[in-house]
Amino acid sequence: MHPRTIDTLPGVPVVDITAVGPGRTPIQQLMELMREHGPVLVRRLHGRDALFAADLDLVADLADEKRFAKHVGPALENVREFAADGLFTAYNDESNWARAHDILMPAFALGSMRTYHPVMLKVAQRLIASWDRDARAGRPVNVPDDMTRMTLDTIGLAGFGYDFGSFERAEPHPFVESMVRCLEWSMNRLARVPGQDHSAADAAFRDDAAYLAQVVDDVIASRAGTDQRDAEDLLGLMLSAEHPRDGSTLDAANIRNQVITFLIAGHETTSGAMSFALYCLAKHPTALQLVQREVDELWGERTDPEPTYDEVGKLTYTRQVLNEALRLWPTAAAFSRHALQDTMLGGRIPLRAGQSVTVLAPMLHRQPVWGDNPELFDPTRFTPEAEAARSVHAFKPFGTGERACIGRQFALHEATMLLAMLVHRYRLQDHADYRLTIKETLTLKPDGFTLTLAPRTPAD
Ligand code: MNH
Repeated sequence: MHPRTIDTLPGVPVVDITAVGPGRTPIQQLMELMREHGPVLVRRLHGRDALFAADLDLVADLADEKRFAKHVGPALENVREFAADGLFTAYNDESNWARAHDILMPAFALGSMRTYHPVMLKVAQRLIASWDRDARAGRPVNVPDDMTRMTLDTIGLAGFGYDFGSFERAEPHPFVESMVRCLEWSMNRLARVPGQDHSAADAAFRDDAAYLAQVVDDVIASRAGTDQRDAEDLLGLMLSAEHPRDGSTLDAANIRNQVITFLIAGHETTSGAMSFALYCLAKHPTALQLVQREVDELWGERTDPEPTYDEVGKLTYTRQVLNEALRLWPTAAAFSRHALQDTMLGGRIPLRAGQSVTVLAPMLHRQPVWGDNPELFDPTRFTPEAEAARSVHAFKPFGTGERACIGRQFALHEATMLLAMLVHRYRLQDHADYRLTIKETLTLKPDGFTLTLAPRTPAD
């Protein structure tokens, strides 16, 4: 792509970061830039400009589907190198987007969560068995690593009937390691200095992408030819469902891209969200007590409660905790929109047709609409009354419009149930007095966050 600068925009500062580059934490750097220069700015890197926004009125305007649509920006262009026209990285006008969206939607309707519930519970119990062993041995648990084990096994089993068996491995499944390197490659490629040689990194990336494709072929092959072809999970729909209106089906290349997309999108962000929620609870004993009170009302002193689908719906405070963690640390921190026509963004910033704007969710989630102390973790921000009193556009951890997250209910059901089971069972001990450092691999995770666990006793 040719170096491209944006015309000067009224009231929008231009911040040139070429001298330092975006480094390994571009989201956190953008947060700093916005703290210094305000919630709308142009970031310039090697003569390439990108417009970022976090102002509530601008984000509300960008949600107008008549004037704006999802933009596949440079980061997602890189992800397209291994996810191609899968749902997440497809262009709006690529016919496979609408086809796959319409075919797969039924798998994400609220009712479908009832179907996934038993699998989610089974994997939650795997995590608990593993944490029980760690607790008995007095061994700290690596929270993000174990949350990744849990969410990968869940999407594998619930979506594809495929068992990654992550808790039987001392190291992360190689799928996760390759995926993380592919995501890192996608992110670091954005920071490249023009003219340098990156052939070694690119070759390593191609190996990792080939390995992901191989795992996907294995996932598909272990289903093909069985009587499970027509199962109503994601893979069953992909392999056999016809489009509700035109009867078309997904072709083999697109199915591969969808499987890769769902294996990644279906676990990486949920894992980070769970990790941040546990971090927030470990640091906020009052909130922790309130979640514990909620789960104790349901399960009392039962030692191995098996939450029912309906019980998960009753965990309203637990759900508020997750939302509040996603407010402070939305694990998919940015999404982009482009103008469908020449327009005035928020009535004050002229945009040409095609011009893009990236929403920085962590800063949107710290705007004045959140009150005077937006850094404070406070789950009461998500009571029904508080939500009703606030613009729906103030909180966007799942993106916006028809390209918003398809897996939101899936993630929230899975995470709410697990969080409730964990706080019911364990005392979370912040043994290392953990200081938050956030690792970025396009998504956010608390790096090296460990806890030690003790069984809760009736007095706790
Ligand atoms: Mn999810 C799109 C965040 C869990 C599958 N997801 C998005 C977008 C955000 C997002 C933001 C929009 C990106 C954009 O506009 O460019 N997703 C999350 C978060 C969680 C999450 C924060 C967990 C917490 N996502 C999940 C799960 C699945 C999933 C679980 C699958 C089971 N997400 C997707 C897919 C898309 C998406 C697929 C693309 C949808 C589309 O464009 O049609």
